[in-house]
Amino acid sequence: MAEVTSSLAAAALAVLRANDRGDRTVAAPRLYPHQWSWDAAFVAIGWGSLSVERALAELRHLLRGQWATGMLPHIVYTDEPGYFPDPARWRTSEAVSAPREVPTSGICQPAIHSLAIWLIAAQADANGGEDPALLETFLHETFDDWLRWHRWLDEVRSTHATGLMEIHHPWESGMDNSPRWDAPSAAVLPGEMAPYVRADTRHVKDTSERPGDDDYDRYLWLVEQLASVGYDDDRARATVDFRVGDVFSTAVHALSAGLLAELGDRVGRDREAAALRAIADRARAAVDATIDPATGLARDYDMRAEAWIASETIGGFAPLICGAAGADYDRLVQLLEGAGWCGHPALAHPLPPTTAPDAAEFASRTYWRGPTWPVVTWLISWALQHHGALEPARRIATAGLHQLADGTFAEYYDSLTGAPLGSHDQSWTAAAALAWEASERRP
Ligand code: 9WN
Repeated sequence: MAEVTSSLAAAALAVLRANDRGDRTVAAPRLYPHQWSWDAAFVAIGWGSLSVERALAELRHLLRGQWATGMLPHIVYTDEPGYFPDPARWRTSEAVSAPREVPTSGICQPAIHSLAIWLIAAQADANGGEDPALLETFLHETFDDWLRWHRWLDEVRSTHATGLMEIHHPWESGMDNSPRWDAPSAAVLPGEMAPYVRADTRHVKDTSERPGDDDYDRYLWLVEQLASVGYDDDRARATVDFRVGDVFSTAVHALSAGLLAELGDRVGRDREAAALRAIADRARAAVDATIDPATGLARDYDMRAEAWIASETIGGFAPLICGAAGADYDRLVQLLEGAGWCGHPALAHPLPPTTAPDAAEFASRTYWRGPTWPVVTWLISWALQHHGALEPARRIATAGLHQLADGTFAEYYDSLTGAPLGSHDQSWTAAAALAWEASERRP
């Protein structure tokens, strides 16, 4: 274990330890008592700053849920109660591609995992000792699994003419009730389905912080539609009411596929590394092509309506994640730091909220419709730094750490008042704090 130097890092580590179940970390103690896919990647980054071995265990556990298709499911269930929908509602045990040894959901989440491995590799190299060998073993044992994941995203989920990665459920974006999905969600018309009781509103008392009941009806209806075709992607495309090209997930896939190629170089997988670079290039080009010349923001695409989705949300900054041509990148950085976003005078902290404060849909307390999500802030600050925008990256990281100083490690924060919202002691928020603290320690 590396040494923990600040009180914030010590508090963040205490959150991860409390949520640790040995080989996996629950996303949050009460609200999310299972392992979520993109949470696990961020959590692995957090663990990585302390223990490379523990970080790799997190990712290995997630791989236990991988489907025969290559898909990494968005939830690998534990036997802890208290979350809905449960595996029975997903009916994934009936799906031919689902794993038999562990219950999972039937949809995916953004492919952030190879970024996690890449960062853990850098940490292993910096640590020396046994860590580089642990990392090499991990890569030899699991490289093909991560490759299959990106190949599935490329070959099965990126078949539309836009080249964008297609999602069949707002939960696949990880930004569940973002205004990005308002227009395509209006075409989701729930039919007959078994009754259900939400579990989330038992844990979060102020329901205005969560998606609405009408959102949940649509979420459950989409599960019903996907389950009815056994989560078969060809049949899902013909059946499901929600088919959207998700620009942010495409950018994450592009970034991660490129970083996995670098890891492939490291273990002599040259041919696969070249294939991953081609995947990353295709996804990055698809992201670039969504940029609205009028606003400079990237856009999602409604594949059922065959229409661009205009929204002023964090999704518009997708090219900052995967990189973009210099002029587009610079324009986006300026937008991000400008008065419409981080520089907006009403914000509690100069951090990007999930929806632009002046947008009609902005709601400062409501989940993905306006609050600040520290884990997304961390990803943006890391990507800015990675792509050379060092000063903006530093400013956002500093403000991001400042926001977390209240020690609640909330799931998200009211962007106007700074109040912590949703679940407290959220694992990926603690991981973001640890990742920022670790980068501050580096020379
Ligand atoms: C549905 C676990 C997950 C995150 C998502 C976030 C939220 C779940 C929910 O929690 O989604 O997947 O029940 O609301 O939107 O990004 O991975 O933290």
